[in-house]
Amino acid sequence: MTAANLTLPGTSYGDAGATELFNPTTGASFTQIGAASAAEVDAAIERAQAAYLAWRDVAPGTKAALLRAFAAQVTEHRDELAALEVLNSGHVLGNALWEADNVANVLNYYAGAPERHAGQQIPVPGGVDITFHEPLGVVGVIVPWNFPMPIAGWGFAPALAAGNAVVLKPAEVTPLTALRLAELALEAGLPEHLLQVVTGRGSVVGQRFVDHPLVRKVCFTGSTEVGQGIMRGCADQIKRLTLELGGKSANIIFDDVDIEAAAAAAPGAVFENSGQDCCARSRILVQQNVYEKFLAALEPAVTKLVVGDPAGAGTDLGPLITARHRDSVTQYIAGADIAYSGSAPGGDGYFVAPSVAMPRGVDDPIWRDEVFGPVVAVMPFADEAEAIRLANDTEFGLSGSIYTRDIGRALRVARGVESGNLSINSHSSVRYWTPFGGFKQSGLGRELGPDALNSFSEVKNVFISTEN
Ligand code: TAP
Repeated sequence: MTAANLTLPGTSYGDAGATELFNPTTGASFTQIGAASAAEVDAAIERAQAAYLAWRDVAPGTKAALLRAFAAQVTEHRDELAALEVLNSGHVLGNALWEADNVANVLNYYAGAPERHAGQQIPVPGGVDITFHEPLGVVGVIVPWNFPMPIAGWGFAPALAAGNAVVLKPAEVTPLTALRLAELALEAGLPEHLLQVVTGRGSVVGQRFVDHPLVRKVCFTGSTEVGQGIMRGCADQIKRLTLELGGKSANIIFDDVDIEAAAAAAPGAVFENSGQDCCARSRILVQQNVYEKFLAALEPAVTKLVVGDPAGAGTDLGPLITARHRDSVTQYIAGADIAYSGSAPGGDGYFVAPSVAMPRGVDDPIWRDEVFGPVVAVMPFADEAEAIRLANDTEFGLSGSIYTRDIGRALRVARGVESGNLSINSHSSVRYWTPFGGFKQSGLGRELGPDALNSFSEVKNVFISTEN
């Protein structure tokens, strides 16, 4: 399926104007999407509350069957969803297909929950004590532009499985797949208004999720700065909150590994999605005695990357999301000492060549800031203690990798690095059946895995007297 034969999903919102969407591959505007006003957001939240009251009482087996039907619809439309993401976000086609499949997988995983999210029976004198997992009500999910499909699914699938209704705000620039997913939910038979996508500005739509008392939880992924504001806003109502924020993760490479193999794997850990990934290992720490060897082996692995049309076979990296974001990334690169770069097409698309930077010290912005683009900074370290100290010298703590053949050292370093998701001798970070989230200013709470359901429900304790 190509952009030419795609039917674009629309929205009924528009009292606050419209947002023009640009194809990041060409820089050309291709459609407009309506922006909701605060009154339209409030009306959606009220419809969601009514849907929640009905959904709460739907039999667990029926809820499970509907979530599985939704997953099946997503799978059936994976090519269409992926084509929308290539058009709207510039994602490489293979990645976009994985992202659509991830939504289906997450839905199927949490479709197992309604019949299994059991409480406890706790021994007490004089009666019986039991606990229930009660849904929260309406959950507001706020999604960034970097992974529009997976991050939406990580919020709505467990929220719906736990018995809640969802209002979802996609990033203003990448609403298309979220809108299509909401249509597919309806086609699968999910009740009307149970999953609503509300398009528009963060300062209007997202802010109403924070302020409206019927929204009982906000699930936010995005920048640390906006996350801080949302946390402050939620405090007024002690509103439940999950935050997935930025990262500046380290890839730590010790001298006892196959250096060529570690260098060949490193670009995939940072340049995936053109570096627009909160888990990107954008700092590489290499043991001093293999530092030069690593840098030499990294160069061909970076320069061979193909940057170009995301729909094309053999493309490794697509464009960045907007002209503004491209300009921010290129400014960082211009201000850094660059060892070597790959190549990127010219023209009007938002392409940036992948680059390897030599930080001038630990205060160099290229070492410290989340650039969110295809650039990685490499620094040497002397020993295990210094590697841990440098890895932890950041306000973030989301992800990271440790390469060593020494199992004791691997575990010591993994325990020492302040980060929520670490891989040893690999770069994997996110599996939908394991917990995902950040330490320090990378976030609050955990998504995915078996425990996510608990963050979309409250525990209620009930004592039944047997004495009366
Ligand atoms: P944000 O501005 O944080 O946007 C994320 C989401 O929050 C979007 O849906 C946005 O809506 C919404 N939002 C903005 N202001 C809001 C407010 N006052 N109340 C409620 N919601 C609000 O991130 P961004 O502009 O997409 O990216 C900026 C930087 O954040 C990136 O360069 C990167 O460093 C970081 N980032 C991190 C992640 C992850 S996964 N951790 C993802 C994306 C970006 P609008 O789209 O309408 O603004």
